[in-house]
Amino acid sequence: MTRMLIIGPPGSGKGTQAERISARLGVVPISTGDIFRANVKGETPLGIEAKKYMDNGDFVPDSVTNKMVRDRLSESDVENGFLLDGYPRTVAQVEYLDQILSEGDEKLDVVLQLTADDEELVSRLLGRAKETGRSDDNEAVIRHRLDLYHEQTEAVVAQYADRGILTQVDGIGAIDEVTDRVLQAIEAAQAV
Ligand code: B4P
Repeated sequence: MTRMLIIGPPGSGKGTQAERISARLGVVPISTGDIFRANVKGETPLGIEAKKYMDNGDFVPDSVTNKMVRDRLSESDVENGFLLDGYPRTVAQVEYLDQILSEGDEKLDVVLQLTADDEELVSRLLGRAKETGRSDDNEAVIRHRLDLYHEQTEAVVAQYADRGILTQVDGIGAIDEVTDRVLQAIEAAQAV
């Protein structure tokens, strides 16, 4: 049973690595960004609401995001563990997640932070823009998402560091190399 988070700035490889880690460890990946994008595509009420924020690179309000995560974590497939990708991103979301987990007498085992410098991140995301045309991958919006990460999500990272469950992994290098580092870091964190 593993309950994990993967945190990192936009473009650090969270989604890329989350897919690989969950396949290897048999835990369910839950990406709030992917859930929002699926809802935007399906033009659901949640998607219509989320799109207003995502296109500008802003966070979707906690009131919307928290409820969505609560609903997802109440599904039966997460009983053997999960890997949350992109949540929590604010201190209020950390508190909300603590509450959900404590109701089930559960706790997080590992929080993985992927690190990379801002210029590398901008160049990766501009590369992705050419391939996928994601509406939030243009330079002004990318830089705004990075600013929000520094302003709000670094405080989330600091909280988990204080709790002693944070493991940092260098996100620079070939994707396979980063996967090897991540898997080693999880193994080391679980051996403690
Ligand atoms: P996300 O989907 O989480 O978007 P992201 O931060 O850009 O990360 P993503 O997972 O897509 O990119 P990755 O690093 O894997 O969120 C999108 C939006 O949804 C947010 O801006 C917000 O509006 C909303 N949202 C989501 N969660 C929320 C929350 N909790 N609260 C409020 N709002 C929320 O990789 C990016 C690129 O890098 C890829 O093209 C990949 O191929 C490349 N890459 C990966 N690893 C690489 C490597 N080692 N070398 C070179 N390239 C690499």
